[in-house]
Amino acid sequence: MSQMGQTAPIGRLTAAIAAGPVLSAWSSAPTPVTAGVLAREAFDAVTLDMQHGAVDLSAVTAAIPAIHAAGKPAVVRIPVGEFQTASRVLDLGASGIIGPMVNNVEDARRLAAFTRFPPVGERSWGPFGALPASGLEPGAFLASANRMTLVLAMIETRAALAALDDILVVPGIDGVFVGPADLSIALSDGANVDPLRQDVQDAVGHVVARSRAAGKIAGAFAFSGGQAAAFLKLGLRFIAVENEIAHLRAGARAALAAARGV
Ligand code: 3PY
Ligand code: MG
Repeated sequence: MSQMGQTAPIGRLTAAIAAGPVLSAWSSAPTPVTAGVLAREAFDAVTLDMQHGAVDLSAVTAAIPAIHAAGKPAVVRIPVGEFQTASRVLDLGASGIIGPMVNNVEDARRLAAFTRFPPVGERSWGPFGALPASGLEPGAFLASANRMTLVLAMIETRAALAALDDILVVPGIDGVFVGPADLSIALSDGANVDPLRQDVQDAVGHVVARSRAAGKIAGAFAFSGGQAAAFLKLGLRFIAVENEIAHLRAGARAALAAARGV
């Protein structure tokens, strides 16, 4: 039996997060070129965004090999409530799933059911991209798939905050991932969107403390490198650092400012 599953990119996410915090790139564009470029930077993983990004199943199919070619694991944020999409992208070779708007225990249970093989969940067999990517035989893949897969439930509403402790203990859920933008809208009752607001930072601190108490992972989306640094200090272990649109705009503005001498 090949031991490649331990060292292939598909197996590196849960190994990396066991060793220390993971900084992930975030890609919203439906092109493997962008995902591959990000994977070759010093990120630990690349997350593909099917919720708000233009990434569909075909784009995920093309992007995962490009990410793996750079030796990195791929994570996918699925659309809201589309738990079967989690199974499909795991079949394509994703190593991690982020489920948005997980607002109660039932959402968390469904997320776990579609991402874990029995006895933890009800994931159906068919890892047509993941199996070759792992280098494992089917039996060995089945035995290691649950261990190689990271599953994070997004906390980004008042309901999710209220259900946090119960979500954290759902079997098959490795931890939670805070969406600071949606949380800022929820906590202000729709008055504004400001992921850097103090009440949002306080909520992130609360999520880290509760996750630690439950022995689970806390993660979050960082809207700037500085916010990512603060999250690292707070003890978050899966941090997405901006997205490629933000990188592109910042790079374009810096280049134009240099060109015009301003
Ligand atoms: C949020 O901040 O709400 C997110 O979902 C981050 O992507
Ligand atoms: Mg959100």
